[in-house]
Order: sequence, then structure tokens, then C-alpha cells
Amino acid sequence: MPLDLSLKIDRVENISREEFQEKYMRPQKPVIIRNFFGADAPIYKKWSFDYFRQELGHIDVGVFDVEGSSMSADKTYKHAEDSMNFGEYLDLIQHHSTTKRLFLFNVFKYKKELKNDFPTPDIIDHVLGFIPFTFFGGKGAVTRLHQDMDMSNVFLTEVIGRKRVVLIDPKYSDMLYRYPFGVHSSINVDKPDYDRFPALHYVQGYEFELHAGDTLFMPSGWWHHIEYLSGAIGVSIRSLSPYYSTRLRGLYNVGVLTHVDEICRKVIGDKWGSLKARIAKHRAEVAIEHDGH
Ligand SMILES: O=C(O)CCC(=O)C(=O)O
Repeated sequence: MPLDLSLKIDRVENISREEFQEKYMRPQKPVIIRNFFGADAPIYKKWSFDYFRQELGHIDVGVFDVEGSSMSADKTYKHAEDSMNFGEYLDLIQHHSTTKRLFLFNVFKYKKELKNDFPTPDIIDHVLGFIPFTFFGGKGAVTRLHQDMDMSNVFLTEVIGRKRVVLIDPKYSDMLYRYPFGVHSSINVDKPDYDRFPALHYVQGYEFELHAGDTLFMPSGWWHHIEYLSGAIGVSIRSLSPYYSTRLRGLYNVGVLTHVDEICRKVIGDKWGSLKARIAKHRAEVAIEHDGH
């Protein structure tokens, strides 16, 4: 049986600041916003595979390919394992299937003025302006189910291409068997193993496609699984949660938790991963007892 991903996400265009804050930001409810940066924003017309090949085809970029069989399910990968010429990488993702991705790629380091192509809309506050990131990937690339560690709100804009997104409320974190000391889950959203992970029976989420011109508002801590349905280019901007407890949680995750995890992995070795899996299982059992019906 597939996961219950039958919730329907709202789609809006030209939403006012008041409506966005009241209906989506304060309740932390996801929504897809069409032409978030304004219909005439240069990003929608100027950014393309050809444009990047022409402007930055000569640089080398760090390439992630960690979603394969060799990855540790509970580990957050922060550094690219490989590097490639950007022009060749763009040819690859434009014309072929590949699992290679550019993840949290700071293209603005090479071309600062690209930031002017997408003015921050005034419907949002507390934008973390210093870190817009870009995402490049080829058809077939997958970002496994995870939460963003800094717990910021994410506005993920699809500039070119299509993606399939699975989005799940953080209230289900225990039922998703979240590994402690991290932001990953043991489960595969496309092949849920209900025998090993029975709490998945109680999880509900959204599943939808993002198309060029769509921006997904992903509230703090929402679980996401992203599959590239074509070669794609995206950009995300982030904003602080309206809630201080969530902001603190993000600071704690980035400043403390992730380092404790790395130290324990080094000191304890493989047993650390299995201990975390046991804790995740126990928490899911408790959640079934409290919330399962
Ligand atoms: O590749 C993408 O489009 C976004 C990936 C993402 O949001 C993430 O890895 O947190």
C-alpha cells in the first residue's frame, strides 16, 4: 500500500501580504505561489541552461551523488564528493538522466548580480538575504526524505523543469522514524515498508508537481522528498520562523546536534547508527500509542 499522500495543496497567485501571513505563514501551512517574484522578474525569462553555460560554463562545481546505495541513511552530507566542469554538468542534466545534483549551490559567489533577478516579495519578513541557494539536477535525481536543519521557512522556486514533491507535516516526525541527532528518516516514501515501520499507517502528506514559475512555501521543519522529473534549475530563499521556539531549535540543530552526531559516529562507529534506529523505533511505538487510531 502506498503512503497516504492525498492531501491537496493550495495554489495561489497575486496573494496579498495579509492573506499570506494569516492563511499560510502564521499557521505554517504549505502553499504553491505562482510568479512569487512578480510575473516580470528577470529570473523567469533570463535563467536557462544556455544562459548558465554561456556565463559560467568555465567554472568547476561540487557535485553531490549521495542518494545511491552507499549512503548512510542517518547521515547529513554537507560536502560535495566530486567536482565537474559546470558547462559539462549543464549538458549532462539538460540532455540525460542522472542522479548527480548541485545542492545548496551558491552561484552568486561567481556572479553577484544574479541576485537582482529575483527581488524579495514584500509578503514575507525576516528573510535570510545572505543565503539564496540554487539547485541543479537531472531527470531521476532524488533528494531523500528529510527536514532542513536550520528550521527556516523555505521558498523553493522552480525556474526550469519539473519536480515531484512529497511534503509531510513535522507533527509526524516520530511516525516517520526520524533518527535522533539528525534530520533524516529511515523510510522510503516510494516503497513504504509497513512491516518494519507500522507507524506509517497513520501518516498523511501531500504529493504534487512543481512546474517552472511555481514557488513552494515549505514551512519550518516540513519533511520533503524531491524527485527531478526533468533537468531542472531552482532557487530557494529562506526566512526565519515566526516562532522563537522554532528559531532556537534551528540554532541548536546547526550549532550542537549535528556536531554531537558527528563525534558519536566517529567514536562509537556502526553501533551509533543502530542505537539511533532503535531510539527512532521506540519513539514511533510511543507515538502510535498516543496518536494512532
Ligand atoms: O533540489 C531541490 O529542488 C531542493 C532540495 C532541497 O530543498 C533540499 O535538499 O533541502
